[in-house]
Amino acid sequence: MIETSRQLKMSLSAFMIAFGALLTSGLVLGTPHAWNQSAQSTESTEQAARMKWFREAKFGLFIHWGLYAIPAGEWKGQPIAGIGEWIMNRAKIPVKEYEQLAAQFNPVKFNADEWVKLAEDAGMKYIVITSKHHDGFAIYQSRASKYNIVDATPFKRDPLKELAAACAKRNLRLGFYYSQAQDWHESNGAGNTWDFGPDDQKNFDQYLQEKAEPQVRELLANYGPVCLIWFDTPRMMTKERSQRFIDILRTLQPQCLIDGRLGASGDYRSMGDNRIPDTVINEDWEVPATLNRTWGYKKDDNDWKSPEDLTFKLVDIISKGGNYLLNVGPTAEGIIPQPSQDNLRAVGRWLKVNGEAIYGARPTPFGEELGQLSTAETGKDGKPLFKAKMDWRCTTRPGKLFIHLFKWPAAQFELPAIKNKVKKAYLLADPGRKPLSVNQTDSAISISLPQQAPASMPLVVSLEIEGDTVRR
Ligand code: JFZ
Repeated sequence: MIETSRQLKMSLSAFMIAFGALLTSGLVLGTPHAWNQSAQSTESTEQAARMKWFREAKFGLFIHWGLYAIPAGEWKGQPIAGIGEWIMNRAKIPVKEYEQLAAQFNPVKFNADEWVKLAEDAGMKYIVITSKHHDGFAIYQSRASKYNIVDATPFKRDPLKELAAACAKRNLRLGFYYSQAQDWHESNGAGNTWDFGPDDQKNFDQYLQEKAEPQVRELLANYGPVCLIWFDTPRMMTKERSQRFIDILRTLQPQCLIDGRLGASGDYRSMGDNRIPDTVINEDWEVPATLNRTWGYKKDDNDWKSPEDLTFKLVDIISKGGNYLLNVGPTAEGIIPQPSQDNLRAVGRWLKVNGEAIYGARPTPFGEELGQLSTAETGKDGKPLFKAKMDWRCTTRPGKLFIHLFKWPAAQFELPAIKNKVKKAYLLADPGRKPLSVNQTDSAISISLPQQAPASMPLVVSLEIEGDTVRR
């Protein structure tokens, strides 16, 4: 259980104390710290500066919102299988029919500040929203194409303008998903073979030059600082074509990051959707992930991941060196589904107490806690299966180790040996920071814990150690 009312009260006071301590130690402001040694040494100072916020932020909100929220997974009375935002493709809906959805799109309940407040409550530090998905419809005012929310709908407002203002007010960063290659609305865009025939017979560069490139310029010119552009599904994206986007970004907003799905290497790696790697990856990376199964809203998808599961995934990802970009799919009215809100806020309550172990935190120096390759079982690819362990995870900061306990170890917790001397141990959830007794030998560190499992898991043990990096 993540939340009980007792936990909530404890969370608040612990948060205030923890936050005060963070501020005075300078951690919240993010004093530069060693990145992974190998990458750091070859990384330019320019690249390090660009990546700085991303390495601190760790947790972001993904928003998939567009015309597909209207059918919400159903076309002409038939449920359409697959992810909601793919409905035009899955049901092979002709452009002439699909584009009529625009006349119905009137999300009068959209409130940018409520969305940004949700991200803030969840403990997220950045927001990435679909400015244009594969269906080709822009949810912002575009001069490059009339197929946009201001010119083609009764709503007429520009949600990205409103979100940019709300993010600025609440100090969150804003980035834009942009489907650079697939555009099912355009005869020369990739992907729509049912209206326009095979992709290899299209004038793809004409589409890029007349729509995608101008629209990316608009996004970078009209909405203030953009923290990243999240390109996707790089069909037909040669190095030359990708380079044109890189040039646009580096000219208009040199600090703006490029994700891993442009078609040329970006500023960080994007993992497969919902795919958390088995072990530590010493690079900048991010996992895009869903709260249920779909990205765009689908009325019959109620397969919600629990707050406990989400918290485990968050900690798991941070302990392996990545960022977690977690998605919501608002309805056609502009409402984020209530279970999404509830589950995200539950994670946020845990983060208020334990955020020091997440924001800007570095991956585990251990690794044995993550699991190991099976000696007996193989996966579909014939390779040995990785058997994950889920009892504990570790994240670090200079001079600190954080042990996230997912399984209560009954009185004693044994940590693999490190050479640094452990100076002090306490629970992040304990506002009094009562020292836990620690017995450190050459072969292990054992930490005494209360007999009784706590009401909220994972509990985080903070260890203050001598020296900035963990030596094993
Ligand atoms: C893409 C989109 O097609 C989808 O609609 C959604 O926006 C998602 C975030 O991204 O889908 C992908 C792209 C890449 C992988 C999986 C799904 N991948 O690399 O595993």
